[in-house]
Amino acid sequence: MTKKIILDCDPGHDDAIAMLLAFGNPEIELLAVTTVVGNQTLAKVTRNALSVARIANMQGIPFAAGSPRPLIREVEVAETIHGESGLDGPTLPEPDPRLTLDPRHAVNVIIDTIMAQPPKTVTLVPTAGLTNIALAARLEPRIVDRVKEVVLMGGGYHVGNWSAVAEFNIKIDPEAAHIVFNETWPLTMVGLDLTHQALATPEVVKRIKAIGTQPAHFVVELLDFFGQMYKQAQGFDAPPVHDPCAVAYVIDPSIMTVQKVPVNIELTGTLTLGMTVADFRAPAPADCHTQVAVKLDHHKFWDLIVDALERIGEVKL
Ligand code: PIR
Ligand code: CA
Repeated sequence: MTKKIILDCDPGHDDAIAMLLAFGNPEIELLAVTTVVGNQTLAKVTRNALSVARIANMQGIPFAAGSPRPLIREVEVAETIHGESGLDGPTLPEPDPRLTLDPRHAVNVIIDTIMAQPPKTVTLVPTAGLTNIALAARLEPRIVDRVKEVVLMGGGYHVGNWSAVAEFNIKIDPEAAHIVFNETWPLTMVGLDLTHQALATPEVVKRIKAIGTQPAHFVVELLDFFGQMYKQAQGFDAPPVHDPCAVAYVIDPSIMTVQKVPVNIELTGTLTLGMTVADFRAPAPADCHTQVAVKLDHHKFWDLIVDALERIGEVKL
């Protein structure tokens, strides 16, 4: 049985790789790609999503643009990491002319897609701020019981990247995150604790280069730029490739160890706004619906990325 997912993203270097993994992996059925303000403005990340679609020839998948701003806070983009375009580094092709944006708002695409599929078959995979997902849960509360689960990239129980304790996707729209983490759907938080293990080391980049296709070359260029920014801005020797980790967990949960713990979002802390507060005291309450990703099988993870790129094969522009 293939796994049906909706990818809600803000491409974004690692979002772009998450798109390619979801599209190239045979176990995943990508039902829709939706975008939300985050790494860059909504217009920029939406354009980037369509450019990535062209690079991999992602025909037949609906793309829809969502919220241009967080619920309450001002727009805050990650230009220092993803650059002015949101996807700086590679030369981006013009968006696929055969692929047009769905006229519906992303929130409606998310709702319609979930309601059109059998109960408990669709997994939501948010890899950006949670604005669209929170709005969808409020607009059509029945999706909460109807989805299979939510597997998101965001947060971190032991470290932050947008403050000492808060991660970007949660920090830019903490109220939306609060809504999403407090709905009763099963939720897996693939946070920085996990994604900082998904490093694109020189050996990894070499493997991807060896594939020799244009989509693989595009990923190498993404990783080169992302690596430079991560070195400058955060002192990393190799960049952590966050968003594909959430997709990888859907493909093969054995790729990580997880722990069931209650998680909530700090909304009033002066130093801790947007922190994902995880309660590791045992035993976890019986009604706990959240779990956090703890440890990644690095080798299996990069095997999945390489495999997806090999399956996508050569795509000439
Ligand atoms: C934001 C991101 C990545 C790095 C920094 N420093 C800031 C984006 C990625 O696209 C990912 O979804 C998440 N937000 C990681 O914080
Ligand atoms: Ca992202």
